[in-house]
Amino acid sequence: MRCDTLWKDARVATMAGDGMGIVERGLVAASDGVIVYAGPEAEAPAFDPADIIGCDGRWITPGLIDCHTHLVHAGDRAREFEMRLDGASYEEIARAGGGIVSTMAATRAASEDELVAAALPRLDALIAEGVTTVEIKSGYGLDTAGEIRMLRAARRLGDERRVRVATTFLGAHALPPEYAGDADGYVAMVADTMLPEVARLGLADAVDAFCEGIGFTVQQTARIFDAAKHAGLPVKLHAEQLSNQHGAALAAGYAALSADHLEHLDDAGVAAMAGSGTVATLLPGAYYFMRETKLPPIEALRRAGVPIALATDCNPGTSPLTSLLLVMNMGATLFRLTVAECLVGVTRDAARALGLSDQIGTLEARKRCDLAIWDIEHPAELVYRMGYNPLHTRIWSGR
Ligand code: DI6
Ligand code: FE
Repeated sequence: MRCDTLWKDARVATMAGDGMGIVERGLVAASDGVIVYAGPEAEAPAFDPADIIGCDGRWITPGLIDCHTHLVHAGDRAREFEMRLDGASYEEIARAGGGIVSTMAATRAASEDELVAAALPRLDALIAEGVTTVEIKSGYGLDTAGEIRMLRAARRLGDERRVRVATTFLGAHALPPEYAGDADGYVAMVADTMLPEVARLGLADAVDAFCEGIGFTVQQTARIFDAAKHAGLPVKLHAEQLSNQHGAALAAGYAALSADHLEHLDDAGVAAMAGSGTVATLLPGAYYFMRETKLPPIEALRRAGVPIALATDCNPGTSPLTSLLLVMNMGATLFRLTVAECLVGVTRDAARALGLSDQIGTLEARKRCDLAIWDIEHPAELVYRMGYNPLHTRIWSGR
């Protein structure tokens, strides 16, 4: 069988099927950046590859997928962090004109080149841990030009590095000061002007909103989702992060790719998500950094069979985090996810949360050959350590 590169003498976690798809004596074969075989050596067809790479028993997993980030932004919020250490709350800071709106001001003042330059070190930190696909949201421009500039910067990051970038339009992230007191007016502008323009330019792969007391109501979110549907774009939602607005049920009703955060999700919300195909994307970095104490309803999600993804939520306000390995550790320690759930959450189910299950997330024939090769003895080590990176090699699209 034809293949140009073969990785052999490996242990493989294909992440295909239900669990981790563990293969003790495995190999991966690829042709033109696409997997032609991944599985047991004993069952592999005969290959005559140009390139044979011996893995000395190292573990191969799918390249990791960070399915929720705000990687593109200017400035930082270290000063607000200090204010929160002194007792100010995130909502108080946001209502006083800090928070998302302060990052908006810095981002509006930055050129596209500056946004790319600011984001690259964050992207490189993710890549250094085996990330091969990253989702990047807009949402700090909050005007048409600013949102478009952010999305162009996000797309450019995918040209600057060997990584796949999925972009998400998050125009309804916060109310810009020009629209103070007129949230409906802003939402109408996003739905009628900004979103169609972003879609026309092909800059977004999905549409997101922040459904929250300090964000937008369920009705306003529905308005955005209708516009997304009209533009042919899938939706996802920041839901139930700080309070229960019943956003996850709305998202599930729109067959959203994912509902994200979910700390305040109740039983009715879980029931609405069950069977909808909408992934629960959990963001333990934000939970940790906000010193949240209300856990997302993990056991109820599990029992309802809702797929669970994990992501960094990398953003300057609530999760200045660029380690998907640490996210897995937090998922296990804070949310009591199993090792398998953590690994599935940054591979198979993260792909699902991006609508990319047909291309990435597992090691199976016809998927992209995105691999992470690890210097470990057991997959649990990827979840167990904190601040240690056992990545040996990262392969993107076969190279
Ligand atoms: N929820 C979050 O955690 C981030 N956005 C959102 O809707 C926070 C973004 C920020 O504070 O800059
Ligand atoms: Fe977020």
